[in-house]
Amino acid sequence: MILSKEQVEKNNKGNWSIHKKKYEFISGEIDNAEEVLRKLTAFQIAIPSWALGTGGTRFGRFGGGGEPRSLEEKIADIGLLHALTGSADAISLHIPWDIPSKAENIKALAKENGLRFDAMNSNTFQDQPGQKLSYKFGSMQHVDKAVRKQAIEHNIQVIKYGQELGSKSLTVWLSDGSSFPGQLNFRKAFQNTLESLQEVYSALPGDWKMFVEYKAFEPNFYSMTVGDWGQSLLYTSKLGSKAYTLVDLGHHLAHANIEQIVALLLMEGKLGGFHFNDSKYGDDDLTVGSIKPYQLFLIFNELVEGMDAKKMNHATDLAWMIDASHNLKDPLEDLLQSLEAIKIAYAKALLIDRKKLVEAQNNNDVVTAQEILHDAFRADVRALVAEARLRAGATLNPIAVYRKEKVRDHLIKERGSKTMATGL
Ligand code: RM4
Ligand code: MN
Ligand code: MN
Repeated sequence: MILSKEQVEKNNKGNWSIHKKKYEFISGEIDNAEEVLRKLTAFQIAIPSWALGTGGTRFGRFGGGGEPRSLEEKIADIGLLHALTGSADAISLHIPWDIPSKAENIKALAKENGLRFDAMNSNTFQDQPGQKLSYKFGSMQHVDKAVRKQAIEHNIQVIKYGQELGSKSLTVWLSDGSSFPGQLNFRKAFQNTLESLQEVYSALPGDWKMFVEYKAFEPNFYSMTVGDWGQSLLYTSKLGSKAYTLVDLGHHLAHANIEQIVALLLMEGKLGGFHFNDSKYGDDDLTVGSIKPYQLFLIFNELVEGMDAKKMNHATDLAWMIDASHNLKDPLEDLLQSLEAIKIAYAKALLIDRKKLVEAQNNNDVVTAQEILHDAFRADVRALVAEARLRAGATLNPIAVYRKEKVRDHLIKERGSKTMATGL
């Protein structure tokens, strides 16, 4: 389904007078409204091709109907999200879940929808039908060289697909590790993994980046071979200047100070990108900002501070992606909520009075420092985010429009009620 310009305008007209009042209030309260709007508009978040179907848990999956049946339909769904929000101009593909068999057609379709291709994701955490060797005991860490070679070749193939589409990065997430003490020699597992990553790295085109994503646990529950940011940073430092660490918010042990991790990775020039989601317990893949919005704000505070310190472009120097997929909601509504939560946290971080914060820090004035953060966090920036959408030609109220235009019903009519998207 395509959302027409007329539909967008008609809906915006109905909401405009209320929005105007709210926007005038907030823009009168702050002195950099135009700059904030510019940054908000430029900030785009990639949508992964595996988040468009209803997610499952290991106990089951309850499909929702109208799920995309092909890569083409996934692109259409993301085009819709982008038309509603003006904030999701890219798609991140997972191979082999979404092989672009006719690259030229896929590229043209993405372009029609205003989309570009973000990072390519490889998959050596599942066995595929017809695959020669199994990843049951790991891929790049494997004791058998032939398995490692298969994993390396897969990643090189993923780079090739990406090149055809104009992607510029590869994300490697490894489920490698062990579930019982004694199962692995940690040092050898690390060495094997490093050597495998080095081979992939040497196949990386000159203008590409490689992201090494870490995860503390699951599917292995005793050790993970890329288990935390320290291990990822070891790999990426040894690999070279095109390798970066990727932070997925759900991949830490409980209570980890993610904002501090972000600050230090940025300082080292080794933060590559982000997978946004939220969690209460583990890798829950819940809607961004649904559980810990203050943590998300504190992370954005460090991102903005750290990127400004290095004169980085907020929108383009790091890779931003949502990596969430849940089993209860309409996936498109879930993504709309996530996009909104990211923009809100970013907007709030842009409001922080940095000069006063530095002053308070230098005076050891703990209360003032905290109050400065609270001032920004407690501000209602929703009208700023909506105004940025309006100026980008998108909708003032994405979820309301999505419902009013009965998008899901249209998709069910078009695709059927029993479709199932590829993914987890
Ligand atoms: C992993 C990790 C990867 C994602 C897969 C589907 O937990 O977050 O980024 O590609 O899930
Ligand atoms: Mn991830
Ligand atoms: Mn994950």
